[in-house]
Amino acid sequence: MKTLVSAALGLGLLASAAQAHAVLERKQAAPGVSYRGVVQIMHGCNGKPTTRVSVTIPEGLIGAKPMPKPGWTLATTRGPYAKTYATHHGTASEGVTAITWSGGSLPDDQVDEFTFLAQVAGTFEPGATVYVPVQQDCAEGSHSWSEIPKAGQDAHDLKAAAPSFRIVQVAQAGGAPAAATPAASTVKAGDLTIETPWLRATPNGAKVAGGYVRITNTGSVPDTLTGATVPFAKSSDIHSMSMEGSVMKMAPVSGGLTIKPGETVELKPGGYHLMFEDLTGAPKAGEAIAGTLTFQRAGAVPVTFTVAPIGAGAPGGQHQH
Ligand SMILES: [Cu+2]
Repeated sequence: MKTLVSAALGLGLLASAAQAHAVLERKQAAPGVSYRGVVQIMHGCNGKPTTRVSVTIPEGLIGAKPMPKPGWTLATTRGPYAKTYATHHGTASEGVTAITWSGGSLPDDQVDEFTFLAQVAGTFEPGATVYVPVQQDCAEGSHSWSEIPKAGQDAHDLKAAAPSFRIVQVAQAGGAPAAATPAASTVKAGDLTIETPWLRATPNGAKVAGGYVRITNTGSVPDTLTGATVPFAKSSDIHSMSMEGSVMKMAPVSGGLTIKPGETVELKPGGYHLMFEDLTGAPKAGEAIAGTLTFQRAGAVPVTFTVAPIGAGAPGGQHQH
């Protein structure tokens, strides 16, 4: 009977959380990484369709960029940040502070996602919660998902809590901070050990960049690498390389790259690699780039890619072919 009661209480909590009409799909991010803010609109307002979604970018989410949506008009507001932040391209003291999608119509019985990308400030402490207030306007009525719990208050007790995500620590080999030893950055994510993520520097104007990493599955179930993100690429693919006669051919790996239990998969020049596409910037040798690897089971895992010189065959630049 006791179990039943606590189960019911648990359900009650879940139900109240699930009633929130606006939530963030990704619940955590590490300081300094790129965060993909996917605001999910789960319901309309009393059955009426949603016609406008406005997201307030909180202090500490730097360089926010919205994704356009067909059928919706995009608008952004820019403003000064409270602080000046270090970014991958220098410093930033102002940027997008609000994003609005309007003019569409999302029926009450359908869901949709409104997405932005931003860099999480390196100054956030692990354990902190970042709130992203959302204003939802409908054909009739509106919801303001903007309540932020005060110290000691539970977000579940709020009627209209702002969507949020948590700041988590990136595990580092030997306990050294990421910035101090980027070349040796090893990340553990559940049963996966992710070693030495690196990129090749590209000349300005390059359209694609290759990315490499070693992944070991120490668990008992397979996981699949499905993609990766870095701030300077709009999309990514996983490619294989093979010789066709005397010609090296690249082809996308459909369905991702599976790492079986006990197996180590190495993405390296001349073999499997991450292909970053639609570049909006050029990674420079010596930089450390915060990004993520996306796995079917482990989810989005924050990693730091070190950047090796153009044409390098290995992260340190040695062993060139
Ligand atoms: Cu490729």
